[in-house]
Amino acid sequence: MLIRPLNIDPDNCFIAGAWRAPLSGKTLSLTNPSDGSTLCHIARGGADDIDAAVLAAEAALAGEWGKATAAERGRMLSKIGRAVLKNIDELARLEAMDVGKPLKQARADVLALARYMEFYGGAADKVHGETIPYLDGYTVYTLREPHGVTGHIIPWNYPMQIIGRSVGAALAMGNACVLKPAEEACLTALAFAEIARTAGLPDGALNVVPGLGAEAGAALSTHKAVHHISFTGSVGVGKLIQQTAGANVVPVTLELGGKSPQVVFDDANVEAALPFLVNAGIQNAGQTCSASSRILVQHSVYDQVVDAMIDRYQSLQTGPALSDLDVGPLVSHRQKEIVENFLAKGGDLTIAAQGQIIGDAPDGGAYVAPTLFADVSPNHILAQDEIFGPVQVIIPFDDEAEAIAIANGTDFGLVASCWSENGARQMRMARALRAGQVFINNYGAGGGVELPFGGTGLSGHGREKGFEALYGFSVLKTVAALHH
Ligand code: TXE
Repeated sequence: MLIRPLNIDPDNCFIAGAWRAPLSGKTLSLTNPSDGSTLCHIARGGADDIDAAVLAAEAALAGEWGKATAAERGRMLSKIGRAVLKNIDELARLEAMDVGKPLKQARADVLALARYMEFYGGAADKVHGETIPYLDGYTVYTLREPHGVTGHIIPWNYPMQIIGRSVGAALAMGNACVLKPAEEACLTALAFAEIARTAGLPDGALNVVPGLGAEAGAALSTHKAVHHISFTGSVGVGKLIQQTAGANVVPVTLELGGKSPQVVFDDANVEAALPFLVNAGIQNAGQTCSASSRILVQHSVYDQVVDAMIDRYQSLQTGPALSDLDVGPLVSHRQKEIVENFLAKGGDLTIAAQGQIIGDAPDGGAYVAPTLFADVSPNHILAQDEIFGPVQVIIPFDDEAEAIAIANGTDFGLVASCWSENGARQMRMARALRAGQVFINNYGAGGGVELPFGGTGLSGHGREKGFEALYGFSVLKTVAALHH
């Protein structure tokens, strides 16, 4: 079955530049989360298909792709970026249907993917080594070389953005990639591979094997010929991947989500903060690693912020992805169940406000109404665990010291923001907040591809995005030449 006009064969793997049925012949069905219907069948790739993909990647490294200069790789990525943009309507529609995200959010993801290709296309030939002054008679310099075959295991929440930041950077540095997209949403990964092939990416430089985590994912993360693993997903699987990759002494980049706070002080421009407070919690139905699920508010502006957030929540509309409302369905009924179980654990809390699921939302859709809790204790499970749904808690605080203690009081450390007009406080908070990214008087900085991104604590380690990612996707070699 071919999905037109993107020419993808979703029940196949994409290996060595061609569509290949999974060797087991097995498929999985892909569900449209907006109505529960079956979108199509996808390949249930297994260890044999991962082997074939790794061999194809090795062949690409030994061939045209491995021989390409940095400038040639960069030009290729830039060309792929332009091809992505030409397909923006089809890609956005596919992502919206597959993930359940409102169409305008899916469009933003396509733009981000194209921008990653543009950025890493431009950066590919700008990664330099250094010369190091050393003993008389020596010339010492460093080279940045590709790892070789890189494995990319990605989730379903932002397939295109995550492909852009990890596959884009890996290709820029001259690696060849094997991508295992999530079983819940993999169509744009396949479409991207086809777009890249059509743009001229040599066969084998990017291979895509859809399938289950325990099968294709595990086979990729334990493969002895894979030299770097980039994983975005749950903490549990991240820990497992760190262990299994560790057995092969393979470096991993882990991006595992968070419980990211926005801290609103009484000297903040509250009006400016308000749109960010809610949007950062409900974007992609809260299924965002950097979602802001905790809002910390100083007592003297507490009622003002809570009232304004309640107003916004009451106007939120949830419905099918293609209706393009504020919030779409969750990606699956499994994810809906996870979120509903958390909501049940909030039974002792008072719901401050809920958004609405529109009347004609199909019964089979995985809808959860956005839910806001106020006056939540920082240690409550809803203020500690990643929920990954459209749920936010508001926590009051007295002073800066308490705000820092609460903000840093989870096991995660991905993103934090500080809202304050006091410059000294901004600088203190930027230092004190335990997070890979701190935003002052904004949240997310528009998601710029230039900005290094990653976590600390249970949010993971390693950095993707920006120039920094290019270092992660390369190996530093020191050359010391003695020339008497
Ligand atoms: O994640 P998984 P799930 C969090 C979020 C969510 C929870 C569960 O809290 O509620 O995780 O989501 C592959 N070896 N995040 O179950 O299972 C899997 O096939 C190798 C946060 O979807 O971690 C998919 O491709 N790979 C997060 C990818 O891992 C395995 C985004 C992610 O799936 C594997 C997603 C295995 N044994 C969920 N098991 C974020 N950081 O944004 C699974 N996979």
